[in-house]
Amino acid sequence: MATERTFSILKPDATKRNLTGAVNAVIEKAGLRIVGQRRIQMSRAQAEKFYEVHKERPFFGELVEFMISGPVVVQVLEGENAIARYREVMGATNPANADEGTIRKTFSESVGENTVHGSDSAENAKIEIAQFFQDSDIAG
Ligand code: YYY
Ligand code: MG
Repeated sequence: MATERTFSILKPDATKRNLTGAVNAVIEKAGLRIVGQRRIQMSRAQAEKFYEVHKERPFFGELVEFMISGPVVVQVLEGENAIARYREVMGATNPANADEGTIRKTFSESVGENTVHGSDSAENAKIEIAQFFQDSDIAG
């Protein structure tokens, strides 16, 4: 097992409902450390770039609108196998399919507004962290 870093976003449905602390409690209870964190309003260009991989999908337009509909909290999480571990803690993309105790099962109301993002690979974690953080804004 290796200590890894992953990139997380607490999405606008989390900030709107004042749930950022509750979600962070689940993250920390799972043994992941929040080693970088910033609350921002994403620009349309940032959201489009971030989700570029999905640009041909039918939900892309709605996804971008949602991601810029309010503030988000961008985070760097650190821990043993942090990338896969955070995906487990998040739960399935569609909260209806998410396991009990996961963030999405507990907090999310729909697949479109599913509360959290987490990187899906080591390569993407590195790219996504670099999109939102400078090294000097991360302290492990
Ligand atoms: O990585 P994850 O967030 O679990 O799912 P992705 O397949 O990467 O999709 C990104 C994002 O797009 C998802 O969190 C919600 C949205 N989305 C959607 O609105 N409808 C779908 N059928 C699939 C994904
Ligand atoms: Mg994804």
